[in-house]
Amino acid sequence: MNDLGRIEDLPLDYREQLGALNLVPLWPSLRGVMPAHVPTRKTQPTHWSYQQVKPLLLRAGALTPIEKAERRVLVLANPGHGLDKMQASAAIYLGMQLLLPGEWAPSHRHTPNAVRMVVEGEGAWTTVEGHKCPMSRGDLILTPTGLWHEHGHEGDQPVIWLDVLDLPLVYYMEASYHVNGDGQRQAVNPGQGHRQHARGGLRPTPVFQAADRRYPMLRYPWADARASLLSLAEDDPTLDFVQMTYINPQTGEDAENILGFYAVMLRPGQTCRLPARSPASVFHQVEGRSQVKMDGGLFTLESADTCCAPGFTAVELSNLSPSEPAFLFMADESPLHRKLGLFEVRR
Ligand code: GTQ
Repeated sequence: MNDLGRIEDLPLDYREQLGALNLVPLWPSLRGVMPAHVPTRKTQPTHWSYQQVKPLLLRAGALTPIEKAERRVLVLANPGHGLDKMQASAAIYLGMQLLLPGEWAPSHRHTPNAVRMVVEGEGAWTTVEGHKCPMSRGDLILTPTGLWHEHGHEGDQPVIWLDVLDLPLVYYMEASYHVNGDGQRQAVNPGQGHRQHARGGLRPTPVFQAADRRYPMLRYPWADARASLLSLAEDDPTLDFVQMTYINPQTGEDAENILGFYAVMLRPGQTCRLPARSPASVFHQVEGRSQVKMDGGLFTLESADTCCAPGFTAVELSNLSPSEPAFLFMADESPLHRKLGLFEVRR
């Protein structure tokens, strides 16, 4: 590969003339934006310990009333992007949100897609377009782009959940904005998507109703995800990676458009090597303890810990228990990469 000319090689008056006309010579910067073979990634392997986050989040509960915060969140920011950018990766935003008993985070909608992975506490709910979703540990609740959502809490202990949004991408596209509701609680409709789509291979078939809703399932109970993983692992003892994708049961596509969501089970004592793939990914420990190893990072995930891996990076996952399965929730940028034709696996 030949070296390209540097900016310093150009006479100052020429550079000034270009700048004054909003012109830039490509060749000094070409390798920067298109490096050889492997992209430059700002995303650094980063680990967030729940034991360290939780007391600071609870302190935010004492410092800032919900009315002054709207959403009381500590953002899990990747230092490689700069903390102020509030990014875990190029497309992924992560935040730990706290709701105290009796609090209410009023209805709004926004262009970024979000999901909530419930970490701790009982009695909270998210209402999405009139569908009230109870929140229990490990439940995944979708608040896709443009849908009205509010959070409330009728329990007696703090509730904490992990927010995963595609905010960095939507912001980069200059398409991120929100709309506040009318300050009233949403009217709640009957019916729950996870009951309508309760068994794999069968979907409801409306005849007299209008077209299906774009998002027929908004809550994915952890009990169902866990049972599916156990059933898959038991049915195929040779399967080397026990993973389920959260899908839209009406279409079979990923549950949301931009980020992908997965439940993973590591068998007792199991180590899995995931190949380097183009999207960045996030790992959140739901049950058990795991070790996550990659170039530039070696993390022990205790229960409710979260870490991220840049794209184009192989990741090794190990269950640290020799006797119990470990369960993880994963998020990645795969749907985005696939839609853009950028998805790659490096072997
Ligand atoms: O709960 O609606 O972490 O709008 C960031 C933006 C949570 C939410 C976040 C949001 C929300």
